[in-house]
Amino acid sequence: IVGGTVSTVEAHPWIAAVFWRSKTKEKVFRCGGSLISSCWVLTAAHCFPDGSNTKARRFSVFLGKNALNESELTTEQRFRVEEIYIHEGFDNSEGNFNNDIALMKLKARRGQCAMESNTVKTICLPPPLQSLHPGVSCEIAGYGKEKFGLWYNSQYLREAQVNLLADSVCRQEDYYGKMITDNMFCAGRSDWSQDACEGDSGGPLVCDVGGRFFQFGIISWGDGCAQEFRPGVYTRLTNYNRWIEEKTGLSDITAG
Ligand code: 4AZ
Repeated sequence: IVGGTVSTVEAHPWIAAVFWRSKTKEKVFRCGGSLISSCWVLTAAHCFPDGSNTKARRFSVFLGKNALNESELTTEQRFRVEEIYIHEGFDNSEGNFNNDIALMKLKARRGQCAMESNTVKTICLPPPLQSLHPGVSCEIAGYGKEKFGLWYNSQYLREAQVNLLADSVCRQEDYYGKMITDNMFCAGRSDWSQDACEGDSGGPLVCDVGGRFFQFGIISWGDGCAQEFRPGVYTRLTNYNRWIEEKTGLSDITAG
């Protein structure tokens, strides 16, 4: 997150931190994610660059985490991953991460995955036809870089506020032109001061609709971070209700 502020996991209790175990057994932070039900974490497809070769056993997911490199025994919950589902239509041949969405199924222990607490809660998904107007302010959160090109991630969870951009604006030639498909939307600040950055991808963009929080986007890509005319690009979650229901077997993901 560039230009945001340090936050707490209590303010974003659905945030997930996805780690990958390297050949040398080192735990490497890979991506953000969001908890959509007790055993399911939503993230970005591009977090798994080797696609279907991805070995679920190499990944672990932390919930309730404030600090990336500290273990917080009282607030965090750690899970192994049972399976990873990458969207069949995920395509980066045009360099724009089309259908950048994936699901991770957490491994239950004694029949239980995530346990609700002050630091761990699920986020609601919006109904398929729920659309938001350009200009609406939404929040993003993550453990990603505070500046593009840094070699280290943020030590603590950070948050920022960004405004939704009209598709017609983001598709202008001085923005991203034809890179933006119907499966994406853009969000940024009029002064370009706050944005998602490397390491934040997979994490949620959450908007307040009538006093309740809904996840509308997955942090996906951008040309650099907090650059003029280069807003953050997000996976348009309302296009994927059916896909999520199909993979998770959850019947009405937008209820509750
Ligand atoms: C990334 O590399 C990334 N400024 C994520 C978001 C943005 C740029 C890069 C948006 O994960």
